Amino acid sequence: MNICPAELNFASHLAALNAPRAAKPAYIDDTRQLTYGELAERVARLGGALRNLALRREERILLLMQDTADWPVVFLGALHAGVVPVAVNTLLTADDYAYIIGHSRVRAVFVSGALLPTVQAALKQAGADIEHLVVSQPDGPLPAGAHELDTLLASAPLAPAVRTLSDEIAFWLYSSGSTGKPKGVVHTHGNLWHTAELYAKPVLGIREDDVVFSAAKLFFAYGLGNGLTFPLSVGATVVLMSERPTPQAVFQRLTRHRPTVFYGVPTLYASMLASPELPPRDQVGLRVCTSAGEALPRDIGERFTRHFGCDILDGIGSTEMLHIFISNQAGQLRYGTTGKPVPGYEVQLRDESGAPVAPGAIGDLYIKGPSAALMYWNNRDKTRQCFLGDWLKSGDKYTCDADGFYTYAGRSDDMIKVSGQYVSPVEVENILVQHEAVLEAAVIGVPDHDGLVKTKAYVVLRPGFEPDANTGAALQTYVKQHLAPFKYPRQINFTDELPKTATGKIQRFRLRQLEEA
Ligand code: 3SK
Repeated sequence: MNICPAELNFASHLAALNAPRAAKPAYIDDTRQLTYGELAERVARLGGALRNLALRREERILLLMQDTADWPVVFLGALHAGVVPVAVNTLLTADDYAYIIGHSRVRAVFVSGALLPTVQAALKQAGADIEHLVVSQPDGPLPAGAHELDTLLASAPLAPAVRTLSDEIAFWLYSSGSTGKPKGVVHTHGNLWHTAELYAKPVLGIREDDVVFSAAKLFFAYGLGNGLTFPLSVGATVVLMSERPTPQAVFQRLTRHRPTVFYGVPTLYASMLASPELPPRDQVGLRVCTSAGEALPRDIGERFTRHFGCDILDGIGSTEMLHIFISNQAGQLRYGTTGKPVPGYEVQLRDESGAPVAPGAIGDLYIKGPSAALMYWNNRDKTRQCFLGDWLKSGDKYTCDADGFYTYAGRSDDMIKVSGQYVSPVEVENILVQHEAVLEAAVIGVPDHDGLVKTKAYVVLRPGFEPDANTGAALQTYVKQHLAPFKYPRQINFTDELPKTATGKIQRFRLRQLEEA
């Protein structure tokens, strides 16, 4: 096995690796192509631009951009310069960004034109001392003092890469928890390298002649590996799409660019299979697909393979571990399970006292591996609860069968994963109870007809409000107005009371039991 070099700048590592294929397309987005040579040049110019803006090594920039070829330029350009990109979800609210900007103390913001109004609202709210606003593909006039990314790059010198250690902080992602604010997950240059060496090359078998397409966006840990770390580690070509990954949008890319590797999430696979526009097998060029974010129901995997003649390798990863650490593999795939530990990672199932569970029993999932994040930034308590020496507690419950296959058995906390994104029930409940009609609310995840989890709110109304479809729709709209829209409850159930402990704490598990009955 390769050993991670002690001195590693992941951006220069990729540039050196891909220098021999300068004319080959690295990225194909909705409007442009970028060859490996052009990518290397823009990355070095971004480094020069950061210097011109007086951004120094280890300082942070916010990367709030849609999936275009500008995204890898900014991410890798920052790494090249030793500046730390804080890559964030493009689907959040101005409130969320105001918190993240304050918490991460970024000195500059790189934003897509389409997201500029939300970022401006966030900056106003945060009252943050942001020195530079850089806009990728603006769709109108720029605010005073802002720079356009292309213009900035055109006038920037080619900067030499900064020499960094593999253990040095490279970038952050944000991850949400059941309570409290999102946590800044701090990753190193070496962590990127490890995910490519341990998962992408041996499990996915990714290679130079692959064309890859990820429905999961680059700001997710899953998408970052899929659409940047892995393909660029072997000189493959990446198709990027900025729009929402609807089945139609995905089919267009699958048939136009004929990617050989496709990375999706279970809800998307289910809606692709249900779509009347599902292309026939001979119109796509798939070699292998992956799924993560939530457990892939067996039936969906089997139907997909029957239709396309291509396996979906279901796996589980985490933002904290950066990518997938348990996965199905070609030749030993068992749909309905998450597969086996990826070689290089160790996995344990423990009971509440920390002892290993009996064979076949449900236990809390712990992982040990070289791509673990360093910490949650400025959050000692949450860091201590998750990062336990060499081991990391994932927050998921699993069983392991006699053949060593792991099967998902739910979350250890009340977090709900919808289409691969965490939703905190507490956060949604806190918004619902601010509505004039709501006395109390509890939110849980319930499986739909495909076995995929959707959010459901149990609501106790105040006197004078009708438990009908209009009130339900008004509550859904209210949540969408106050939180990232993907967090709204897909179903509302009106009830007279909620199950509670003697001390008045809502018992969400009793509502889940009710749903299962
Ligand atoms: O959700 C997952 O399973 C996942 C996979 C890869 C990277 C990150 C995550 C959260």
